[in-house]
Amino acid sequence: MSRMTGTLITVAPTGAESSKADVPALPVTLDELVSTAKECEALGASIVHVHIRDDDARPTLDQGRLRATVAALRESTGLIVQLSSGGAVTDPEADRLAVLDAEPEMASCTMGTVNFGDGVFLNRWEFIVDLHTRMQERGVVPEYEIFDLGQLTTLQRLLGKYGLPAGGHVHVDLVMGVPGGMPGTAAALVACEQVIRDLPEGTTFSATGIGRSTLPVMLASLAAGGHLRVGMEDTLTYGKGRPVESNMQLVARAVGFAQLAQRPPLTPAQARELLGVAAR
Ligand code: KMH
Ligand code: ZN
Repeated sequence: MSRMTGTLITVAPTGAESSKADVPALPVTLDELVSTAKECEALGASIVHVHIRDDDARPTLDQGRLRATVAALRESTGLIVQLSSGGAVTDPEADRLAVLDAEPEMASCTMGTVNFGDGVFLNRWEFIVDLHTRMQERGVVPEYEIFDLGQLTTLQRLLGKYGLPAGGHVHVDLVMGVPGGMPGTAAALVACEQVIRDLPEGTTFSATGIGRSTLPVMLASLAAGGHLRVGMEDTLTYGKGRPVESNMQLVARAVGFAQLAQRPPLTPAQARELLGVAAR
């Protein structure tokens, strides 16, 4: 298995769930996002998973802003720009599909509906098929988001019926510890890894643990040959009683663990090669 390479580190700096009022360190403007992305790249991140905000710092899928964000991140960083097609739980399907019109290199693609705290993150089968096939047509490389074990089986069904994604490589991200999804534990990660073995040869995975599950998930993923996603979308507390100061703090910790595991961070160029994303 070719998974024991260096470590792909994704930073998810903003998300759609936290408010700037509650979390002042959250990057919400384009300037804040770009400077965060640059600093995280310098530390060892190779992908940025992007949710954007409007002038009132509320989540938006505004097409003009998405395009400007992709352009600014490409101009200022070498990171792979991955737009969220998940948005916020309130976003309509049409707006989520239209994210692809902003021409990102990668986009997220969630493999099923999941309770999401008090909300429902709706991902019907027909919507999943639409997203997957549009990404194939446009050459956008998906990151398949997995919130529960059975969603890996949905991915297997999707690939069996509709074929491999753009670039030919399958990469999944285990989003663990969402209230309503699978727990953020080593046992759950290992269970997922067993199912990932049934996906196409060479499939890679990263993992992130929401809230306090960030550390067990990070350590388990490194041990199991997986990659890492960290950031303020998922984690707002660094340690007991210590709010996260910045996304850089989380990326630096992930880089430290990856180096300890003797799986140093992949550069963006190496990440592109691994994931089948076109070189710049
Ligand atoms: N904000 C969540 C409802 C994704 O980016 O694709 C969905 C999410 C997944 O964050
Ligand atoms: Zn997201």
